[in-house]
Amino acid sequence: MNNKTLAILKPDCVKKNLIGQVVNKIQDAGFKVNAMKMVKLTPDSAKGFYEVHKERPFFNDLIAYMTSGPCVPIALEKENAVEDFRKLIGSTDPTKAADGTIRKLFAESIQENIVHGSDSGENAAKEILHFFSRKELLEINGF
Ligand code: FUP
Repeated sequence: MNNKTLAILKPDCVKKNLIGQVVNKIQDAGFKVNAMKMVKLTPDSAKGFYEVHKERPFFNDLIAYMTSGPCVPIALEKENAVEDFRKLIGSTDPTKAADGTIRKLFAESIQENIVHGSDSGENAAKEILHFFSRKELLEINGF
């Protein structure tokens, strides 16, 4: 699957009232929204989502941050979605992100970096289904 990705507008994005501005950038870049909701992650859900990082030193801080307030997962569709979305958001560390990217424009730090984007088509499919049921996904090809 190379035409779907999962974005999460993270708690810092929601707290800074930037949902609209970030969604605008995403849509201006040609992504279609298949599904979107606001949720407050539980610790178990956040740990499941970031399972791959569970041995990393920043894991506990990451879980505390991701459960600190509501976030907005968005299932997105576009040709070459994973790669194009990662280009649009920029490097994990906003000080290293390219000019014009969402993280360069809005993010404070590696942890509070405004937005998540899936890193592969396989992970995108898993991550989308972490947040959305099949019937919530309005473009269901590939699911
Ligand atoms: P990304 O794919 O750009 O979201 O980044 P990673 O998958 O490498 O990391 C996932 C999240 O872990 C980041 F968004 C923020 C957090 N993180 C840290 O807090 N510190 C680090 O050194 C690396 C990542």
